[in-house]
Amino acid sequence: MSQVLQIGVIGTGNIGTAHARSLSHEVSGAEVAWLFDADASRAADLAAELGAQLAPTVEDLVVSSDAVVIASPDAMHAEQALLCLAAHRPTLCEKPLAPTVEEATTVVDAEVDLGRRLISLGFMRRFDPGYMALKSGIPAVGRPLVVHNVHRNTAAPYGLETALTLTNSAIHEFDINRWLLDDEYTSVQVITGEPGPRTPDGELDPLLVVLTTRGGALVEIEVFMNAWYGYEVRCEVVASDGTLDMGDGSYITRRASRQIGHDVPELWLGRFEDAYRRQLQAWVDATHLGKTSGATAWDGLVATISANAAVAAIGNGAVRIDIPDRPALYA
Ligand code: ISE
Repeated sequence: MSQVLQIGVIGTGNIGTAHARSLSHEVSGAEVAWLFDADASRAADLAAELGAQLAPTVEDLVVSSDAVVIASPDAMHAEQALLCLAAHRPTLCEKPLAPTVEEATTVVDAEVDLGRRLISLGFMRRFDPGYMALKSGIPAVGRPLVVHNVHRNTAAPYGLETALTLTNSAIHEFDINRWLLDDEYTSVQVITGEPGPRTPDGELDPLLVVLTTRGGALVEIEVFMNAWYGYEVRCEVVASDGTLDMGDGSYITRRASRQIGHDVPELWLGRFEDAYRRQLQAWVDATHLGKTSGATAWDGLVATISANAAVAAIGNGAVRIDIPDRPALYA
């Protein structure tokens, strides 16, 4: 492996472009060598900007690169992660590992067969200073009883499809709450209300998700994909001896012109910029040491199992979440 990792980035949409630019300008120990996108002219523009080369196919990109970032549409993640595993390439795969449990399972099975962890999952909130402070602060407030989460998008990034609200967006909460609590879910309910004014006919938005955990905590998530006023993510832990409130965690308050306030970002790239950069640096550093960083393929599978249980719970009361035994590779 080169001193400076030669990275291949699959997918040059919003997040792939952000990762490629961050790797080029903000992260040490790596450079973007190869790019691939189904839209070749979009990839060519970014390649010219960053001095990278265009790979003719995903397969070419994988074998030519020291390590790979998967930032393609969700439905392609599993197939491309399998290619990376077959070529033994360290990989940072954007969330979700896959939209379906079946596909996510094939990746975990392939990694277990390989006997070596190569996939890091892009649950970047684990690198967000706000969430990190919440996690490290929990012991001081006792046993967590309830976690309240708010996840609002200005407008649904994929139009609006209710299942994607859970498998693409709330998947962050399915991951971050089990990480915060160091616990596993046992059941999920999804409560629907009046659609918002910008909710397309036949879709459900906002949703309230309520999870129970093995340790007895309750996790509540409001997901509102067309909140319109801006992008906002909040989290509060209610514990036996106190509470911890991350608030939005990303702004300073401005007092001016007889007003107190702050700007609200339009997109998650604004809110989680720092987390994305820290995630990439941690992944590059770990790759140099032959390790993974942050969430694993196993964490990706558990989040996808939880999100799909939530999809099944819509209109059906509480649904059990059955997490299989964790393979020794992920101990
Ligand atoms: C997007 O992919 C993200 O990762 C954002 O954090 C989330 O808020 C958004 O809904 C997703 O589509």
